[in-house]
Amino acid sequence: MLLLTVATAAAAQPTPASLQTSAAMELFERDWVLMNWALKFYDRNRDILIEPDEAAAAADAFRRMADANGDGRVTTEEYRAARAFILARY
Ligand SMILES: [Ca+2]
Ligand SMILES: [Ca+2]
Repeated sequence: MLLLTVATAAAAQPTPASLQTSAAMELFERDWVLMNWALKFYDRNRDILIEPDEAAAAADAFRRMADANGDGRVTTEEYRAARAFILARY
């Protein structure tokens, strides 16, 4: 699962901001559940688009939500659980 690898890599090690942002954009572009959630809570200018800065904030929030054991990484299992939680709740 490519997007998870990208998200995990971004969480695991410090990367340039631009790389983190593109990884964040990719996370939402590839998963409509996360995209809808991000649009609902992080589309600050209400243009129904997730721009890089909005994606970065949303990805940060998602990572904090998904990382159940607080080790700074989002595993496949944690990702699935967080996605299911978002799908059920929002
Ligand atoms: Ca926007
Ligand atoms: Ca974790």
